Amino acid sequence: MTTSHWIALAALLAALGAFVAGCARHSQSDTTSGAASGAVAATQPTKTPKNMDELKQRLTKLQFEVTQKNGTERAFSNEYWDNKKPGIYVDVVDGTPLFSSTDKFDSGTGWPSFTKPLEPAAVASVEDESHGMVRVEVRSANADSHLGHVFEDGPNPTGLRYCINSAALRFVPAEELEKEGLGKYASLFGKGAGAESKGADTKAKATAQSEVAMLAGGCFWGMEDIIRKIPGVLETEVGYTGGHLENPKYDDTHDSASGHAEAVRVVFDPTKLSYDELLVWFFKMHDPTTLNRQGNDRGTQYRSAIFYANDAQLASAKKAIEAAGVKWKKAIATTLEPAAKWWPAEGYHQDYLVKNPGGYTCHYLRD
Ligand code: MHO
Repeated sequence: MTTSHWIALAALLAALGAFVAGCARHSQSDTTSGAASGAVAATQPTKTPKNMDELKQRLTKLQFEVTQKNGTERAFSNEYWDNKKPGIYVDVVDGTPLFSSTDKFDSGTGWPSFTKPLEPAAVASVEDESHGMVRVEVRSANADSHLGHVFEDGPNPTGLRYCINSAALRFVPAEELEKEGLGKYASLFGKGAGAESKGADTKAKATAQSEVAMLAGGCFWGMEDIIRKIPGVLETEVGYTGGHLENPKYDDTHDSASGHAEAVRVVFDPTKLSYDELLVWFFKMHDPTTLNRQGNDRGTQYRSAIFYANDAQLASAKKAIEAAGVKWKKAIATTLEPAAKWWPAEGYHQDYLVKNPGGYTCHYLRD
């Protein structure tokens, strides 16, 4: 979707007034009591005739109620409201890719919330006057499933909040995208043959003999310089991840405004260096106890963060943080974040300390 499309949608929302029903922003206790009766069917009919018998057989009662009868599931007791794993969400009816974990945020409503669809053409926004309110309903364009509603009180980069029922979605974890024929989305998570950060064929790609880690621990010049020398590391690249802006440049990240961390994408050979071992190095090469600061570099772009690509990396990272907590006297400030879109940094940042020996670094290996 182009900027003008977003503006048009925002204008539509503004004109209608963003009234709130299910998807309201209030506390967990408020919401659970208000929505305790389960799915509520609206009267609005679906657009196209479908084989309802087949769908009734195939879907759960709740999935049918939500997608075919414009129902709303309960807040905070649905499958994905708190799912933080990397991956994409497809239409539960026909498997069309609809949303990505990279656009998911915690809205506090108890429903999965996204700033934008993965494929703008895959979702349609429709005026909804049911329940005596005027809202903008979100439906899947292909299967015509009711998905939820869109509101204009979301965070950057769109300012929109797609409030979606889990029952309308099926989650495909990042590590299963290839297997499900959705390999073209693997690059969103820094994995797979389509990884955007790798233009040249000569560069190492994630294969059975290699694994990718994304680590942030302050200025990426010094981080990369240590990581590149670790035995078992095949390739390093510095970049930005974990923020809001598309295609961020150093200046966008340098005032913390884009939310990205300066990070290193590490391709390593897991038969020579395990992810666990890499994390031991990680906690020796930077100080993980200084919140949003490394040395004299301050701001969220310098945060200590592990961007995990899958459940195994998440489990390892949790263990590593625990172990680091024993070594470091102060509390560990390292954040655990699902691997987000990877944006390679400008060329002059790559291998900076190789090109500029004696250049600035605040990184060194502790015992
Ligand atoms: N203190 C350094 C950090 C550079 S790093 C690439 C500087 O401001 O140049 O953020």
